[in-house]
Amino acid sequence: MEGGGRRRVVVVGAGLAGLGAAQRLRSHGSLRLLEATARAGGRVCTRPFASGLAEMGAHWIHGPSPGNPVFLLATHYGLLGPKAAQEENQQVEAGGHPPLPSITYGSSGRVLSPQAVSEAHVLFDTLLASARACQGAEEPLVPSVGQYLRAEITQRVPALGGGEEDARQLQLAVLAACLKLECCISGTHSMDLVALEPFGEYVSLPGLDCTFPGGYSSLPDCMVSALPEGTVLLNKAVRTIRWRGSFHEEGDETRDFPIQVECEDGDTFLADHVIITVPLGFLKERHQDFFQPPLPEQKAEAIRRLGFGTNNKIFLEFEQPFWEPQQQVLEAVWEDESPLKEPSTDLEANWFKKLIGFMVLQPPEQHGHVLCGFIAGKESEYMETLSDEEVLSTMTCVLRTLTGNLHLPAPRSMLRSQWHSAPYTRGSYSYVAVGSSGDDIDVLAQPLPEDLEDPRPLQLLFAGEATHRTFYSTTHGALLSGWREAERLNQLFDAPSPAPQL
Ligand code: 6YU
Repeated sequence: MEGGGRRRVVVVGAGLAGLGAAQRLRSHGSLRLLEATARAGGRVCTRPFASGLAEMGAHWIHGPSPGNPVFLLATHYGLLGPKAAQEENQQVEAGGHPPLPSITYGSSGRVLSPQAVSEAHVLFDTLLASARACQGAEEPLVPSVGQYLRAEITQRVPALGGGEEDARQLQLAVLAACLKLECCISGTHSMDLVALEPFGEYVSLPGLDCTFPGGYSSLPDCMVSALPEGTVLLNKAVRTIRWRGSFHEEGDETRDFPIQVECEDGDTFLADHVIITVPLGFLKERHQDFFQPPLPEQKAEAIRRLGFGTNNKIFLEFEQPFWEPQQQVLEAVWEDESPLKEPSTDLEANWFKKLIGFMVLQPPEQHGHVLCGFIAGKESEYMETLSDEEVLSTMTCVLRTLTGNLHLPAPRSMLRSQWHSAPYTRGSYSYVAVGSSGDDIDVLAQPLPEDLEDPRPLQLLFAGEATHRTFYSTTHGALLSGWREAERLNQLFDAPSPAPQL
């Protein structure tokens, strides 16, 4: 075997997984990081909007504390504000849901009773915690988180009849809104698609979620700058990865490479190892022709079984705020809805009802008066097909309905993400779907050929958020997965060469 010094490594994808891998690889002969789009960062993407910045993808460091590598790296580069550095913030156990001052609007145009809303939230959080506790159950009663929650809600919110029926309907409507929020968090169309038994495997780190004052993209920007110039090649979409082959540079028959990476522009790169960090959404659509020969059936099955859904954001800029200065979240509740009723499938008529409400971007001196709405699932994918004008006018109608103010001025401008239409992403992030398990995540992460006794081991290595068993769907999961695969190669390079066979 060749020593590490002459190995050629190609990394596909310049998100946090790919950049993390490039950052950690030691003693490689040459390293190229090929990125399909015109920028590094992938699902970390900050854009200018209004008088500030808009995060089109990742927004928070979930659980900024010493166990979070994104937090550590961002601190190392000096990218976080003073609050994030406070030790007491790093110890808060927020369970992924930092409590923010909020107001809840109902579809009848009134502000809903904070007490009734809070009671329903507390019930939902209790049920969610008990869903997580189903982890390890030999035979969960139902396959999905959604079915589990509905069964519990049926029992705990019984039909009462008479005057109390209005209070019950309000509680059900708020629970329906909680389910939509959970769809955004899990990046899925419906919690009926999310597997119950592995749900508790996802780990929330301690720490009060924080943001990047200069934008999340400042992190990948720093990571790119720290790599040798020319390592990252932008606008270099990979079309096919031919592996288990025997390829030679033109005019040099002495050096034999097992892999040829062919790009859409016709360029080719020969390599000993390729770290693939493309999103699971891309793999789902393209894995059959992306790899030649195709991936082994077990890996292809894991790609098919694991879930990858859509969560989008809609940013609205207003001339003047219609909310109070202390309010940070405006929650939307459609008062006739219930988790116990079938949701509407008429996307054209009802897509906007999947919106969970809005977060106020803070501070207004930096951002202007900007709301950020979240919407998941098929309704979110439908929203992507509409024009900017259609989305803006629908959002104006929604806000007029919720506030009961038919003269509420329309937003001055609008910006939304479209992750499902993005050809090199095809959605937002992964979840463990009904029919799959954490084992599928591990199968997806397995390198090929895995056997180190193979004459040419570790040709294909797999990183990316969907390959991290406990931190999938996050930036820290992505970064750790890149480091993991770099370390795997480092160990191979450092290992003594096997004695020549006599
Ligand atoms: C987080 C958060 N967050 C909101 C939204 C989104 C995501 N996440 P990348 O895609 O980055 O890189 C791959 C690259 O490959 C890319 O550049 C491609 O162009 C390229 N590529 C593809 N094909 C190629 C080809 N053929 N050739 C060459 N290149 C190619 N995470 O920590 N905090 O607030 C959010 C959020 C709208 C879309 C998020 C958040 C997810 C992260 O953004 C994401 O995981 C990583 O950036 C992925 O990095 P990567 O390198 O793997 O891929 C119980 C339980 C519940 C579980 N969920 C709970 C957690 C909730 C997650 N939170 C989400 C919330 C928001 C708002």
